[in-house]
Amino acid sequence: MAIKIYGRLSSANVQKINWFCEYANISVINLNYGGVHGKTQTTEFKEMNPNSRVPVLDDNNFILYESNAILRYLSKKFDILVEDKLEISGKIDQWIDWGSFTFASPCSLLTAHKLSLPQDLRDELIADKAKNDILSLLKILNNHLAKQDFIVHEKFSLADIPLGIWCHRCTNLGISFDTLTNINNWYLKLSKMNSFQKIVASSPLPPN
Ligand SMILES: N[C@@H](CCC(=O)N[C@@H](CS)C(=O)NCC(=O)O)C(=O)O
Repeated sequence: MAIKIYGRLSSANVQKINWFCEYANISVINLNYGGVHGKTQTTEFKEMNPNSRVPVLDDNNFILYESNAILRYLSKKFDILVEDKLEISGKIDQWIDWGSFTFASPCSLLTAHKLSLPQDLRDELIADKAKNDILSLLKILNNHLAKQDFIVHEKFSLADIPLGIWCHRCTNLGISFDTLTNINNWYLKLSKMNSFQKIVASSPLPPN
């Protein structure tokens, strides 16, 4: 039976799961929850995720939330992009966590103040500060990518998925990689992947 993902495809955290599933050839049914679709404050949804956030995975009645946990669960379940070497899997975890705990915060803030919030609640100063924070973090990523073609070692790994999605969001928000050559080269490689084109590049923008 196809797995179900509760979550709108405009959400970066939902796109992580859908991109992985497309890459791994796993069938997914997406149910539009969150953003303009709402329904995350209902009792039924809160029983699955009391935080009222998307994505939520329903794998034959096994319920899981937190996008990175879902990503790791599916990777192990289908044995796709699993890394056995301790040091490499440690680095993959490091960059997945950096994506969520460090990079995602200003990206989400800029998304909110440029796209998601109603016009009267958007604040240019908050948006400008978030953009500057993103640019500082992109320098860290750009320096890191001077050493290798992908986030961890020389091939595509689970760590490329969240960071690829947040960098795609940056392009949606008018941030260019023209002076960030290493990110530009890496992002170009990702954007040529069929799975990226089918899911990430064609996803609607928040809050749709
Ligand atoms: N740490 C959570 C964050 C989830 C999250 O913040 N999701 C956002 C979308 S990217 C959300 O649910 N926003 C409210 C909404 O869509 O209604 C995860 O990685 O799954």
